[in-house]
Amino acid sequence: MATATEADAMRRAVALAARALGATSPNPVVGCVILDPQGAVLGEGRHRRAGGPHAEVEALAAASAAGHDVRGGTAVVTLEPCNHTGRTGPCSQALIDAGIGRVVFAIADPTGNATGGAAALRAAGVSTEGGLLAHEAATVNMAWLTSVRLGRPFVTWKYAATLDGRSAAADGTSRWITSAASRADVHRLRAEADAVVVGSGTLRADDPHLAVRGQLVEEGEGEGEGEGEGEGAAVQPLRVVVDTHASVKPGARVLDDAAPTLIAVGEDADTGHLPGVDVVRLPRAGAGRGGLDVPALLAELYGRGVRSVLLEGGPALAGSFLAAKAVDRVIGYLAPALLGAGPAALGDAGVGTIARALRLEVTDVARLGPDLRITAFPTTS
Ligand code: AOF
Ligand code: ZN
Repeated sequence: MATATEADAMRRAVALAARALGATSPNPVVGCVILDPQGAVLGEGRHRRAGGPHAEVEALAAASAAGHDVRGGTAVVTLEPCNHTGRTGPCSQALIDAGIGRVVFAIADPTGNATGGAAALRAAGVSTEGGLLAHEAATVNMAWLTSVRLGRPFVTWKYAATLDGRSAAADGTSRWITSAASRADVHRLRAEADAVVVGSGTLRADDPHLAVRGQLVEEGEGEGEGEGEGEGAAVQPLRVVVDTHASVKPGARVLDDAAPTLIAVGEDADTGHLPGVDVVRLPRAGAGRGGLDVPALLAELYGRGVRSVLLEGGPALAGSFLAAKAVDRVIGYLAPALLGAGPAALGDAGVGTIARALRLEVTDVARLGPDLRITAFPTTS
């Protein structure tokens, strides 16, 4: 049985992992805390970016840099230590070599190539226990775990609307439906995503910039530990515009150099006015729908290392994603305002009758300034 001290260390490890959200794809976020036999913290680490040291190795290095002897200590880690030589060596062996006596992890490694760490540790005589705070660790790694299971990026559809579900007024104006608190929260979602996706209608209506402003990932915990200065500043999500007819104008804000941008167009689109822009040609959606094929878009993004997508609109594109069963989480920001006319937050999602409504389970309701934020997960498959 894991001790209360180990549970506290696991909570800390999950918090460390969360700080790297948006920075590690295609790899998971992982946190690790090393304890001495009395439960004192000897070192902490997290995986900061793909290709960099794994959390366990960083925690061992931190302990050693602080002059601590970790022999006989316990490693508390959010993911089963890896057992493979990939971009770095196997963490199972690093822990054995360091003389760690016990390893407590939250969730088993679901990948075919890195799995087996727990068995290797046990075979070397290390006491090993899995499952501690598994729900918390799976939640922080929801995007990565989903992408491993489905072989496509995890997709969050985010929208802002009035209480009567409208995302713009009848004259098309839509700026500042929700409060500054909600907009700041959206920036956090963007920072945690690998790609932000919008349709060409949203681009025409709003000319959005889609880059992350203000606090970036890896900052903002205010611990005053002086580490990580400037870290995360380079982690901007890929901005993706779904633009079947290549209607984006060369001066659009989304094409500036604040973050990388990909324009997804139809196979026959004329892109002569977009020299130097990263353009991908995709097949059209089937089944009489307009726009591009959503699975093809997600496959393209997955191939570029994207494991989490924030779908920001507009209504037609969201409808296409939902019709393709390609939305894994819905986050709605609802402003206490009524419009009574104007476009709905969601367009045609292929639902013709109430029996086919896309049902969701609400997992969180929060108040952000005057607004409500509702987080929900699709339950119909
Ligand atoms: C990480 N960070 O802290 C741990 C991981 O590409 P590689 O060689 O770095 O290996 C990535 C795999 O290693 C990853 O998919 C996961 O299964 C395992 N553990 N990965 O990126 C870490 N502990
Ligand atoms: Zn590892």
